[in-house]
Amino acid sequence: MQVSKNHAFGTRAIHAGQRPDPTTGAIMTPIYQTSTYVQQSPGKIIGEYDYSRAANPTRAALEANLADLEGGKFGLCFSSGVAATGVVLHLLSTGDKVLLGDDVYGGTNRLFHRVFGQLGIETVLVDMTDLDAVKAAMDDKVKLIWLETPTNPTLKITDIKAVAEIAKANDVILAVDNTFATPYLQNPLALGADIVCHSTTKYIGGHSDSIGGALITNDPDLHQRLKFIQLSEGAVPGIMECFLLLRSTKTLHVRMQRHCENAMKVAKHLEAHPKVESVIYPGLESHPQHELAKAQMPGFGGMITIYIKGGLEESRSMLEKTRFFACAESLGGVESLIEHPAIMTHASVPADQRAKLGISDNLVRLSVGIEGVEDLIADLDQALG
Ligand code: P1T
Repeated sequence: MQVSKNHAFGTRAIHAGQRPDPTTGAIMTPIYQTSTYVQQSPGKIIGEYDYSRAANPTRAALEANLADLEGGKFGLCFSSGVAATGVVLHLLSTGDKVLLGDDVYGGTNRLFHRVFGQLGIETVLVDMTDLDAVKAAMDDKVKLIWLETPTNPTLKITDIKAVAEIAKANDVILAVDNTFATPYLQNPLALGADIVCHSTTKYIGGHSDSIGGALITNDPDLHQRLKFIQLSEGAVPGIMECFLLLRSTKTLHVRMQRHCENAMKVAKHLEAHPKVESVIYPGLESHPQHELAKAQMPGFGGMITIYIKGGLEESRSMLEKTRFFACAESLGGVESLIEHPAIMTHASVPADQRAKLGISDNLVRLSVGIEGVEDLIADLDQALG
């Protein structure tokens, strides 16, 4: 079934980029588990494909599906979220500068500073919620702005449209990592971003069973440049991963609705909990950018960050005691996870920067899954003691 922009998100999630297999009628896109394709004579290919690093039909269906969900024309998939991020950084040259949101996934921070820094690409950290700071950081060398919203782990919300205007005025590429919001809650391209990045490992995959990344754009030139790097570097996903992701996107809207509902209930409960100092959740009125979050997103996602009363000992005790909330890195799966960013996901962020961002010993991050919310709340209550 052909879908268009006018169809609902859920319809596009299930059908975009996909059609029944023309030879068998199989409703699911087949797993084209092949590395290469037979040619009729040298250079005369039978269909559209010659080698699976360049392109593969299962991957092509996924790339089209994700592009559609983000309201983009072009999608590219990668072996991980950081592989996708690295491909964007390869658009730059030695001497170029990047403005990076100050609160991003620790692995993103490490890639920008420690891998691309060695190649002479300078990264300047900027609080993207402070538009004056973004403007002030701009100079002729800046070629890329990279931000997350909500951020990982302190869930700051950035006005994508406002940053996109600054980027356009300065002829700078704006890339938005939309992993936390997902295309169900936010479409950065529609707000003026040039590139959207995803760790498909998280909500898009949704079942904690695959690692992957994606880039989506509307700009044909940018797409060709990214595709050339994808082909040349080769960090493409396996075909089975692509199949799993195609299976997952079909339920993204349903899962996200439940993640949002559960997270709101958990956040409200924790806000009133005597053992909790404060709760960061964009859906709470107490969140500093709650109004912006309401304007930019129809729901607030499944991630909650809390400061518990006490320090490392109390955090450790909580993380050892939860049962449904598994102590693990990652997020966005159907099962709830709990983690300690200072020790786990953001350990590679220098300690002084962590302190500046408030990633302290009593900060705990929750990825609220889609289990029965009453069980999740009871689990947190017993763990907080
Ligand atoms: O793990 P990978 O698929 O390579 O994705 C990297 C990545 C990119 N962007 C964001 C916003 C992310 O959160 C991540 C990975 N994050 C975790 C593993 C985590 O627990 O925060």
